[in-house]
Order: sequence, then C-alpha cells, then structure tokens
Amino acid sequence: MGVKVYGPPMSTCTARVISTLEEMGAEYEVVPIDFEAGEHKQPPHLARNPFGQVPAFEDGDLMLFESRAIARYVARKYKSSGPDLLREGNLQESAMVDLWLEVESQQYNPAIAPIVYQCLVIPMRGGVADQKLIDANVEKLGKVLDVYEDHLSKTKYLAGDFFSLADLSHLPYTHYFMATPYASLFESRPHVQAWWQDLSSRPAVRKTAAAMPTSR
Ligand code: GS8
Repeated sequence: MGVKVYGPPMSTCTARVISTLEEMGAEYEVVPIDFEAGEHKQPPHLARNPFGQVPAFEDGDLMLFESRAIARYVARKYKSSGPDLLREGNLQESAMVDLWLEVESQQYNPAIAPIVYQCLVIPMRGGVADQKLIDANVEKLGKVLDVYEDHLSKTKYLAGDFFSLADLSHLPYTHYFMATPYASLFESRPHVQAWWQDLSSRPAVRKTAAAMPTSR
C-alpha cells in the first residue's frame, strides 16, 4: 500500500515531501488539509503533527512530521527505485549532503521564507507587506547566495557533482521566491541561476511546482 501525505500540495513544506516522493517514483496519496477552516489545529490532525502544522506523513503504523525528516525517510524507503538522494554508501558524500541540508534549513530558509510570506502570502490575504522586514531579509539572503555562488562555481550541485536531497530541498521556497520582485538576486549570480534552472527543469520538480500557484 502507498504512503499518505497530509497537507495542501501548495504549502512549501508539503511540497518538499511531494517532490521527494515524485523523484523516487513512489506511489502516494495526498490527503488535503483545509487550512482556511483551521483543520490543522483540530484533534485529528494534532494527533498526526502535535505542532498543528503540515505536513504529516503516514506509512502503515509509522507517523512522521517535519518535512526534511520525512523527505529523508522517503529517500531511504524508495532508494532502489529512484536517484540516490542521500549517498549513504559513501561517508564523505553523505556528510556533504547532510551539511547542505543543514545550510538549507539553517541559513537559506530563515532568509527566504519571510520574503515569500511578505511578498506573496500577505497580499493574497488582503494585507500589506512589511517592507523593512523584506529589505532586511533580502540583504540576508544575498549574503547566503554569495556563498552559494562561490560554492557552485566549483561543483555542479550543492553536495558535489551529483544531484541530492540537499538541492531538492530548496525547491519549495525558491519556486515562490522567483515570483517576487527579488528574483534578480538569482539572475545576478550565474552559477546559482544555472543551478536553479537545472533543478526546476527536473520532471519531478515541474510536476510538484504545477500544484503551487504563485497568485490567486
Ligand atoms: C515546518 C512546518 C510548517 O511551518 C517542517 O515540516 O519542515 N519545520 C516544519 N508548516 C506550515 C506550512 S509551510 O508551508 C504550517 O503548517 N503553518 C501553519 C501554522 O503554523 O499554523
């Protein structure tokens, strides 16, 4: 039997899990959670994710939350049917995958997420974006991308010359970021831009992104 992902496919963290399932060619079912109705804060969903967030994941009697942990599980479970996203057969390569997954979660995500939230989510809900917050995070993201630009001038992908979960994990926020007025942060850094072009043209990524509208 296939696995289940609970969450709206357009949500960034849910898309991280879906894109990994797509890369691995896994069979899965998406159980949509009605955010507007606050379904993620109701007891049935709190039993799946005690933080009242999406995604949650079910494989038989195994329940998981935290999108990056779920993505790792998916990469391991389906490793014979898709690309080797974790490189666990090689100590050095797997360490580099871990390192760049940490960079995505600890450096990249904290800078890019508020920009996406302010530029896309708040206006969708009829609110006014906080430009000061955007400016501060654009500066922060620029510094992170300077590190990426230098690094990607030496290797094709983040963990080395092989595509890995570290690259894929950047998909959700980058997809939305490209629809903000700050996409030029990528265009002005040729190696980062080429990396994103490569990543965003993967069939699994395109399929996942097709369910992530950038406007209503
Ligand atoms: C973050 C989950 C999260 O923020 C993960 O799974 O990676 N570190 C966790 N989920 C958001 C949607 S992200 O698109 C969420 O559920 N927000 C609603 C809320 O916090 O109430």
